[in-house]
Amino acid sequence: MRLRWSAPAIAFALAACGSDEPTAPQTFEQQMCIRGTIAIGATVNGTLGTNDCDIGDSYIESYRLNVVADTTIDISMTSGVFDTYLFLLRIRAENVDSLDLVTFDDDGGGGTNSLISGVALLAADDYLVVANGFDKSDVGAYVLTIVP
Ligand SMILES: [Ca+2]
Repeated sequence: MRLRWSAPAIAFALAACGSDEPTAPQTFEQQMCIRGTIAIGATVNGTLGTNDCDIGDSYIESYRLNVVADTTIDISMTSGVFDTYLFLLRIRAENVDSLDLVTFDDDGGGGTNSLISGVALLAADDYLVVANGFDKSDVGAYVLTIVP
């Protein structure tokens, strides 16, 4: 298991990615490839691809997780076609420099699947669930589930 997330590194990687588009600054949604929201108890069927956000050694796309009451959850990411990697970030403000790493997992779900278990969330906070592949060849269909 490796720790790859740090806000400055990601900000740099994402900025470098967009360097051939000199004028329009990207929104936070574009920078983090936010595909929507995910609710506690919900399942999302997603597809990670080479058109998603490039963080240097792999791709990401993400989902906002809104919390209405303090709670403890599990987050599962599985794929039959690639090696998954999963992050949970806290959003302090709407930019890539204001994301805190809460926790992450590579293979805790068995095989190459990811599982973050027993993470405590605070109702006052806003979170981002980041679906990631282990490296750049890790793209394809996946299933993300938030279990209360
Ligand atoms: Ca994995």
